[in-house]
Amino acid sequence: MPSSAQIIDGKQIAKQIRGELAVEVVEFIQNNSVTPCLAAILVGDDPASEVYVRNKRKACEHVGIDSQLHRLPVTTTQDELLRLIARLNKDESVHGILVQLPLPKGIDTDQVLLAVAPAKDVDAFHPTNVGRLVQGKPRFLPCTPHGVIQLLKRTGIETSGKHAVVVGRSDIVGKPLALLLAARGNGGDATVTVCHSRTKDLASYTRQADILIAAIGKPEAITGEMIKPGAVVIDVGVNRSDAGLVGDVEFAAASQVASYITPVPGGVGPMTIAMLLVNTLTAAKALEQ
Ligand code: BQF
Repeated sequence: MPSSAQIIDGKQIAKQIRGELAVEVVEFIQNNSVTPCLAAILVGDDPASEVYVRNKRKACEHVGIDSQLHRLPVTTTQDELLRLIARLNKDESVHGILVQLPLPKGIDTDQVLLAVAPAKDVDAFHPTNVGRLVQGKPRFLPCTPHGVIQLLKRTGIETSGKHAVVVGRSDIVGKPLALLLAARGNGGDATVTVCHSRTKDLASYTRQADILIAAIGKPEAITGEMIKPGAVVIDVGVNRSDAGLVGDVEFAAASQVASYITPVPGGVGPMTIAMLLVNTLTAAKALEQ
C-alpha cells in the first residue's frame, strides 16, 4: 500500500525561526547598543568544516548577528589554540565562541572544549553546560538536539507518552537528544530507548518506535522495513557522498511507511544552524543583561 509521508521542511522552519530571531536581534541592539557577536574558530582546511562554518556565518548575517572567523593552520599547536580561546573569552565584544569540530589530529578536543568560557559556549559542549542539561537546568541547549525538538514541536507532533527510539549515542546528538525527549514537559515526556552499534536485532527496537531518530552516521542504515507504519522519522545523518548529502535513512522506502519524515539535505541540518543563532542571542542577553 504505497502511501506517502508528509515531508518536514526543516529549511522552511529554520527560515521562520530566523525571521523571529531577526526581530529579537533588532530589539536587543536597540536596548543594549551592542550587536550580538559569534566568534568561529576553524583549524585546518577540512572541506566539510569550511562549508559548515560558512553556513553558520551566513545565517548570522541573515539575522543581524555579527560573526568573526578565526582561521588557524593545520599545524596550530594546542597552546596556540588555547591562547586564542582565552583571548576570546576575555573579549567583551564576543558573546558566543564555537570551535568547529573535528579538530586536527594531535589536538586534545576535550581540553579545548573545557577552555571555552561556559557563558560563551553556544554549542553547549563544555562539561559545565552538559552537567546543567543533565540536571535539567540548561543554560544552552545543544544545537542539533534542540533543532530536532523544535522540528517536532513546530510540526505539531506530540511527544508525550510516545515511544521515541534514538539510534546513536554520540555526545553531540544521541545522548543529549535522548535526555531532551525524556525530559519533563512540552517537547519531552517521551519514553526513550537508545540503540547503538552493539544493539542486537536493531530492527526489533526501531519497529516499536512512534518517533524514530536516526543519528548513526551511516548512509541509509535505516531501511523501510525497520519502520513501523505511521511512525515519525527524523534523519540526523549528514553523510557526504559523490551524489551529495545522504541521510542515515533510506528515504524513498521510508517515506512509503512513515507518516512524517525529514529529508537530507533540508531537514535537521538547517535547524542545527538556527539553534546556534538562538544560543548566540541567549548568550548576548546573559552577558549584557
Ligand atoms: C542541510 C556536522 C557532522 C560532523 C560535524 C544544513 C548543515 C548541514 C546540512 C550544517 C554538521 C551538520 C555541522 C544542511 C553543521 C550540520 O541543508 O541539510 C546545514 O552546516 N551543519 C557542523 O558544524 O559540524 C558537523 C555534521
